[in-house]
Amino acid sequence: MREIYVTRPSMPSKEEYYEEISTIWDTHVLTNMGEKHNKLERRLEEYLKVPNVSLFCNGHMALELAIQAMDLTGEVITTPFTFASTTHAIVRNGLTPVFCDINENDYTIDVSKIESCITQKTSAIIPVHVYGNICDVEAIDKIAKQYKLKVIYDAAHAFGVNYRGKGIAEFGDASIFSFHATKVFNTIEGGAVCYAEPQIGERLYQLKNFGIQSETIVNGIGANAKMNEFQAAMGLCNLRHVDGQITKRKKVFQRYIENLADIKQIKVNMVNPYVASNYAYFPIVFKNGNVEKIRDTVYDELKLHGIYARKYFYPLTNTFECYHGMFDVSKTPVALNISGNVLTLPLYADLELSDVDKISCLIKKIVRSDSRC
Ligand code: T4K
Repeated sequence: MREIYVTRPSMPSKEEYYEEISTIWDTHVLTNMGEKHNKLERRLEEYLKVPNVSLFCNGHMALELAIQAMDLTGEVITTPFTFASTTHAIVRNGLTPVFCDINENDYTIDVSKIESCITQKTSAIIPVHVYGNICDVEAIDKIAKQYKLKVIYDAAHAFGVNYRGKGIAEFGDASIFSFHATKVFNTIEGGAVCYAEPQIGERLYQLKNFGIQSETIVNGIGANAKMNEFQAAMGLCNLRHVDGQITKRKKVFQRYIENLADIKQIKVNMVNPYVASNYAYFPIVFKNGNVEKIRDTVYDELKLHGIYARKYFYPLTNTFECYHGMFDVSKTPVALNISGNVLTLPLYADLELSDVDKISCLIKKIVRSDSRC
C-alpha cells in the first residue's frame, strides 16, 4: 500500500544541491556563520520584507533565545493550542506561561481575552500564528503598547505569509520561524528570528554562540544554536523554488475546500481575505462537539488506508504530563474543544489532486455514514 503522510519535505534537485554545496569543499568552512549562512540571512531579509534576520539551528532554539535576548521576566501570555515548543521555550527560560484562550474562527489567540490575563508580573505576549492563519496583529499591537509589553510571534507556521501587503514578521518586536523539514520552507532543520531593534541582533548572535563576544571575552551565558553551511545551502536552494511550492500547495488546499466545504459536519480552514497565505496546513474541525469520537474514527480509518493525518494540536500544551497540576485547562475551553476535534490532513506541494479526492471521499463516507462521496 502506498503511504501518504501529513507532509513531505520540499527538496531541490540533487544536482542543484550538489552545485550549492560544492564550494564547501574549497573553503572547508562547515559552520560558525559562514558565507552561505550570511548569504541566506540577506536573502531572507528580502523575501520576508524585514530589516533583520538571525539564523538558528532550529525554530525552537530561535524562540528560546529570542525570549532570552528580550530579558523577559515573570509571566508571559500565550496559547496552549500550539506545538510543545512554544510553552517549553517559555518555561525553560524560567518564566510562567499564562494561557489565553483561542478564537473559534482561525484558532489564534482570542484578543478580547488578553487583557484579563495581564497582571503586574506580565512582561510579554507570545501569540502563535497557527497553520498559516495569522493572529489579529493590530489588536495585539494596541494592547502591547498600552501595557508596555513585548510581543514575540511564534510564526513557525507562517513563513512567507503577507498581511495587507506586509510581511508577517514586520509585526511585533520579533517573530520566529521554523525551517524544519516539515515546513513550507526548510533548511533540513533550522529556524530564524526576525527582529526590529539592531541591539537584539547582537544579543542573539552571542546567545547562539556560547555568549562569546571576542576570543577573550565571554559575557553571556549562551548556548550553541548556530545553523551550519549544509543547512544554509539547502535553504538557498529551497528559497529559489518556494513561491512555486506555495502555488502548488494552494491547488491542493483549494481542492480540499471544493471537496469538503459543503459537508455540514466539518469546518474547513478559510483564508482571511487580507492574507496572502502559505497554505501550510489543512486542518478540519468536526462539528458534532461530541468530544473526540468522530475525529478519532476518521484518523484511524484513514490510517487503515495508508493515510497518516495528524492531530495537530492535541493534546493542548497546558495538559501535558510534564505540567501536571500547574495549569487550569478550564480557562481555555475553546482550545480544549478544537483540540479534541481537529485533524490536519495531508498537504504538500507534490500531493496529487487524485489523492486529495481519495482522502476527501473517505472522510465523507465516514462522517455521513453512507457510501456517497
Ligand atoms: N512552534 C510551532 C508552532 C511549531 O509547530 C514548531 C514545530 C516549533 C515552534 C518548533 O520548530 P522546530 O524546532 O521544529 O524547527 C513536527 C515537526 O518536527 C515540528 O517542526 C513541527 N512544529 C510540528 C508541528 O511537526 P512531528 O513530531 O509531528 O513530526 P514527524 O517527524 O512526525 O513528521 C511528520 C510527517 O512528516 C512524518 O509522518 C513524515 C513526514 N516527514 C517528516 C520528516 C521529519 C518526512 O517525510 N520527512 C522528514 O524528514 O513534529
